[in-house]
Amino acid sequence: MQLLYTINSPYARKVRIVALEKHVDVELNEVVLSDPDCPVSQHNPLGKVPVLVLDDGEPLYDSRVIVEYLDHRTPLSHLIPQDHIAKIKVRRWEALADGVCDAAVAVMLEQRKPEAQQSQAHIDKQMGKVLQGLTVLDADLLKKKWCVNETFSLADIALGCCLGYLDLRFKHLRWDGKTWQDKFVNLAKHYSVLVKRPSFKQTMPQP
Ligand SMILES: N[C@@H](CCC(=O)N[C@@H](CS)C(=O)NCC(=O)O)C(=O)O
Repeated sequence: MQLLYTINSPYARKVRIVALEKHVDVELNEVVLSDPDCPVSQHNPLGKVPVLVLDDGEPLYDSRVIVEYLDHRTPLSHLIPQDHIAKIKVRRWEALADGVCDAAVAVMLEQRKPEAQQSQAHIDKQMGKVLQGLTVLDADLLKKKWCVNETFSLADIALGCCLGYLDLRFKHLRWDGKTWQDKFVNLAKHYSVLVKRPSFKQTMPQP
């Protein structure tokens, strides 16, 4: 199976980390979305990465579907718990972390437009979602070692990919003069643990 991805997509990084943590072999195909020959739209009508193309040609998207597929490829150390309640908790963490990424991506796309076409109201609205999302993630994490049930899971992976994306694209972001690391100390501490894992090191976004 082959993963179509871009190096700095936080959603594709989540998939790559799950594949590494689960020791599932995936052929990596890095694409350039703006390239006219980019193969993504042949496999995903939404034209988005990541897409996992299975050996029989069937494409899987989006990242949430792909991580579930990969997690079930081997019975070893499930990243999505089997227990229903624990699974729902993990998936809510993922939904919020991905949602913060969605808002951050929207800001980045707006800021790439020529200045006269940018909407400050749209940027402020999306940045509000980033701030609210991080506030809730930080409060939910508190001093816990892992996001859910004292076990490393997809929740930690999704959170780490979200924080890695903020670090990549919004290094200069400040709230009342504070970086996200200063403002959200629980998240910063957790992130410093996550980035030591080989799966995170191998998939570090490229500035
Ligand atoms: N919900 C999707 C989001 C995927 C997504 O937005 N990917 C971005 C890259 S970070 C993309 O491919 N954007 C191209 C486009 O929207 O045309 C997922 O989790 O896979």
